[in-house]
Amino acid sequence: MKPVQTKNLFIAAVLAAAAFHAAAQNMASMPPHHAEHAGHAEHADDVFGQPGAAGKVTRTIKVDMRDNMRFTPETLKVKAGDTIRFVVSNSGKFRHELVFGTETQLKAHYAAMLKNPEMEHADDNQISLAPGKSGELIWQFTQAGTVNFACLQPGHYDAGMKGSVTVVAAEGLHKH
Ligand SMILES: [Cu+2]
Repeated sequence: MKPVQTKNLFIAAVLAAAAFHAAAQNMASMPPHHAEHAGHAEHADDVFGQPGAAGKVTRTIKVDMRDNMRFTPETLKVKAGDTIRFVVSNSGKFRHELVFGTETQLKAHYAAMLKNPEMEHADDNQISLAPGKSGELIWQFTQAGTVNFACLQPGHYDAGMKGSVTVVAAEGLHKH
């Protein structure tokens, strides 16, 4: 019996070593994996706001998009909590769009669109307009900070078709 027991112990030791090795490899691969997910778009939705309700609109802002790859205006200022009705027009001869997001999200989205220009992407945080068209996008800014917007049509973002909204803290609203 003794040789068998020794062999079993040896196998057990090999299995334990293999399990430890596998666990160590998993641990080693975890930090970068987690870091990648922490910055992923899905977890940052509330940073740049949320779709607004038509009944809660506090201001209307007109934004024009042109083939010079610029938004007019390209810098905006709102208060945290504001629900803005954006009346967006495309005065150019190309399709343009206005997409809200963090800079990280916009860059990732733009890279995805470059790889697949026909990609359908109709979301609440954007409006895409054919030449000569206009439309509305109601958006609520929930947190103080900077919210970015951009046109993600291929080439447009690179050409500088981007802008930003400075969202100031709403504290001033409570002082009368
Ligand atoms: Cu554009």
